[in-house]
Amino acid sequence: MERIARSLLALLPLLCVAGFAGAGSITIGSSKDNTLFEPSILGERSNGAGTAMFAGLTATSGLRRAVIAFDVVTALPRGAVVTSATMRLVVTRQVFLAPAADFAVHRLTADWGEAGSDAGDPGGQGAEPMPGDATWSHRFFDLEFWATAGGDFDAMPSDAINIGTLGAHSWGGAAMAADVQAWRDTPTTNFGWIVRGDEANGGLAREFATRESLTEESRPALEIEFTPPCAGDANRSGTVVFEDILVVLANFGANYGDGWGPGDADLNGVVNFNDVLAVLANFGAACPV
Ligand SMILES: [Ca+2]
Ligand SMILES: [Ca+2]
Repeated sequence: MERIARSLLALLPLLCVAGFAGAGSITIGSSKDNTLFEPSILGERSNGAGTAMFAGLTATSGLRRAVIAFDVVTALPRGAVVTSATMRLVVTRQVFLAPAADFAVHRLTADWGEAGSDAGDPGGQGAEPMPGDATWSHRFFDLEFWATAGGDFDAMPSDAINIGTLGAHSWGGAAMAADVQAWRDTPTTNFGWIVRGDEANGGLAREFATRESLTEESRPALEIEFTPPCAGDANRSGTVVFEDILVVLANFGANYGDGWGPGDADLNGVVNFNDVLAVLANFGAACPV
């Protein structure tokens, strides 16, 4: 195999796979956001099209959890290596002199909807759900349910921060970057995050601006820093070496759809003989990861 590889190296000048140069950074708005309202005498509630979302335990109206997702597939090139992800939300309302409270974000493990329900301003009680809205019980009202009422998500938070003031607050760190990486590489798993406040002490809930906020600079934002994809690096190790050919062969026939996976050296979503050629065309290249 190595001898074949070396002889194919002679073809190098004929092969050229386009790559990206330099590190990248992009900031995107949320693609959907909504609130799960713990059911009350009003029944199931939602606020898909409202200008606010809520998280935490209210003084008298039960629990709220905000859900939010970002279209990272459109924002990032296939094969990009995510080095940092920071989500910024703006707190627009809290109880007067409310103590600071922790707000955690967890990776959601099931899809959910944002439809036309709109509770107006302030909207803290939610509105009647419209077909397709997420509620406390439904992923999509009124036919599809969460496995666990209140949302299906990883028990381990990806990040948690303490919030005491109105204005912008940001979550980040390695686990959030890993979430975004996984969503870019396997787009079918991108259901976003759920925001949970202090769920034991009432009156610490916060209101956050949604993507429907009339104040554009208050809308949710996700800043992603990434290393652009590097053609030939079939195992994303940082260098294009003989081992990359073995990785192509080990994953021969794989189809990653819109995503990326090991062996896809030419970054087109499938692993076939062209990926061997891509390794050879970029043999010896250093790819920052
Ligand atoms: Ca929304
Ligand atoms: Ca390929």
